[in-house]
Amino acid sequence: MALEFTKYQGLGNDFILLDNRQQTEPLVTPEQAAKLCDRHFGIGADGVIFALPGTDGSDYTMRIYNSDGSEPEMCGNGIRCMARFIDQLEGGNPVGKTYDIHTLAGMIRPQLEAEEQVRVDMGEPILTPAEIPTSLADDAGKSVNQPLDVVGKTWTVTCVSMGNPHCITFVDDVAAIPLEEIGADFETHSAFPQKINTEFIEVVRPDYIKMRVWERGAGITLACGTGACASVVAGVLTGNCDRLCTVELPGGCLQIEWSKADNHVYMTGPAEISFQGSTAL
Ligand code: ZDP
Repeated sequence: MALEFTKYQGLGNDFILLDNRQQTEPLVTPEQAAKLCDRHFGIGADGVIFALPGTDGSDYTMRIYNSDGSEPEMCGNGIRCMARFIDQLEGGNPVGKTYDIHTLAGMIRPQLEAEEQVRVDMGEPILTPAEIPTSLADDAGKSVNQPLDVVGKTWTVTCVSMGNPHCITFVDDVAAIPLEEIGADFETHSAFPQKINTEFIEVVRPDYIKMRVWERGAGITLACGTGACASVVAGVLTGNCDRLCTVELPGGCLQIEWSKADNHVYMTGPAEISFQGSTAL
């Protein structure tokens, strides 16, 4: 079977987008998705995203498989790519157009902006340890500035879910973190029953932070949208960041705002098409 696909990337976090509007089940299996994501034996991507029909009154449903075939609840860079992809499928919409997209993390609302930017209402962060989920909690039931032993070292971490789970560590020099050596040990630590996405943050200024990420199911990537949102929330909770903050990732910058007014996190960043093609399944 020939499979038509479109490649998009947001800050170098790259995805295979599939027009899945004709059926409610994903067009490919997790195993096929992992093969498509392989950079030597397939198309190459950090994940496969399915643009499915809407659910519960939403315009569309988004599902995503990571490059190892696992299924996360949400994907921040991916939903910006999905908004641009839908715009392309619908034949082009004006700046300001919003979509209600159902995800496993609830309703997420991207809005088309000028110059290939997309602003996304990412909803409210989840801070309850049992719901993140993590066993790391203090007596007050908060998962803020908690000690975590990984690879023979005690780190001070803060955990936040944006629908998917994140563990954030503030460090002096993010470039000095040996991410390829320690990332998997965070990901599979017993404190995280659903595994974890891991972000290391260097605070340049309260309104500008640098981030490196090890993603659950994908390893080191150039950017992680949900991770940038979770990191600013963690930064506010620990007194490291302003509510309006630029996050510099290896692939570029995202603007994040944790709104005091409605408790929602808003993420603004680019999403661009790279190429289209078809492949045999
Ligand atoms: O939670 C997970 O398993 C992540 N690997 C999902 C992908 C997150 C993503 N990088 C993002 O931008 O939020 C796509």
